[in-house]
Amino acid sequence: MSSQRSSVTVLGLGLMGSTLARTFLAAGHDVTVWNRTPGRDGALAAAGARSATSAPEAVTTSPLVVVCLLDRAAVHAVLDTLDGGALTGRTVADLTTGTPDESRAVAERVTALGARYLDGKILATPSLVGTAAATLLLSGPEDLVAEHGDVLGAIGTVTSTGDDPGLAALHDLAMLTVMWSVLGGYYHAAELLRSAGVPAADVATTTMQLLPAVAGMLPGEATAIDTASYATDESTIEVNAAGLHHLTRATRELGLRDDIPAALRALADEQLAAGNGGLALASVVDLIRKG
Ligand code: FVH
Repeated sequence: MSSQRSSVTVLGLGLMGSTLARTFLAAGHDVTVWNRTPGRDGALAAAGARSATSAPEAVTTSPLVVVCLLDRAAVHAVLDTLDGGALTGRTVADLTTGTPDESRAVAERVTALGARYLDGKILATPSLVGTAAATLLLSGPEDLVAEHGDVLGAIGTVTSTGDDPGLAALHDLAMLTVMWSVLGGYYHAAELLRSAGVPAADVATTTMQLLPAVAGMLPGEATAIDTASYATDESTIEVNAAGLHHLTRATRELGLRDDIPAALRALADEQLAAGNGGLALASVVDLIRKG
């Protein structure tokens, strides 16, 4: 339970929004909830949340308004209903996923409506919210992070990404890239091995054994990128490109799609064609950077 009891409003009671409201209630806060489609607040009201019938009514009860909607179009649709001064003097923490520029646009709009703004991104699925595995990235003024960090910290460990309201989204998307790449690699591996009758559960076990070794490679990769030194005595572009070709050829021979490994193979091939076959695989960042 958090040290001080506060009032917090949650706009949006989807899978994540309702989890957030439950988490704030469990932390001992007074929680007001609103959702566009009525009827999603039953369990929360039974657990002690106050149900509001409109977004303007919901925001008037709390200094902190947490927004968690499908996308930024939904956020703007709700902000359209809040232009009568309802947000004046409050803090809006929008935890909706989106791009950095979308976050900056919401920040501008919220500020114009008289409120202060925090952009938040939850690095967790609903079942992990409130556990040690959850991180909440927050961008916005330091004093505002400090003011609301205690309440928002019920979601997960708060990590401040700085003043620029777009930075939490950028960090979020960066980590989603890693997550989706790992999951994508696992899905590909599962389909390769399914062709030999290996259940996905066994592939998961082997993958989990491999991941710590991959994680251990990251500091070395980081040094290569940060210093732009791509000399290697471990594994060259040439070797990796050959491996990626073996992988995609074997994939097609099994009648499967090769989209996931083909993306990295294309970058390795481009480095090879540019005469950079002797460099480390990390040198593909130069191609990513070119855009
Ligand atoms: N669920 C997850 O694992 C991820 C984890 C990381 C962060 N995301 C982001 O959280 C946002 C909400 O995700 P969600 O899982 O709660 O999504 P849904 O269950 O689909 O609920 C969507 C809510 O948005 C409301 N909504 C949609 N359009 C509008 C609109 N035009 N005006 C007002 N509200 C709108 C919807 O309301 P309703 O359909 O029930 O009326 C839900 O409350 C999202 O950005 C994730 O990327 C979750």
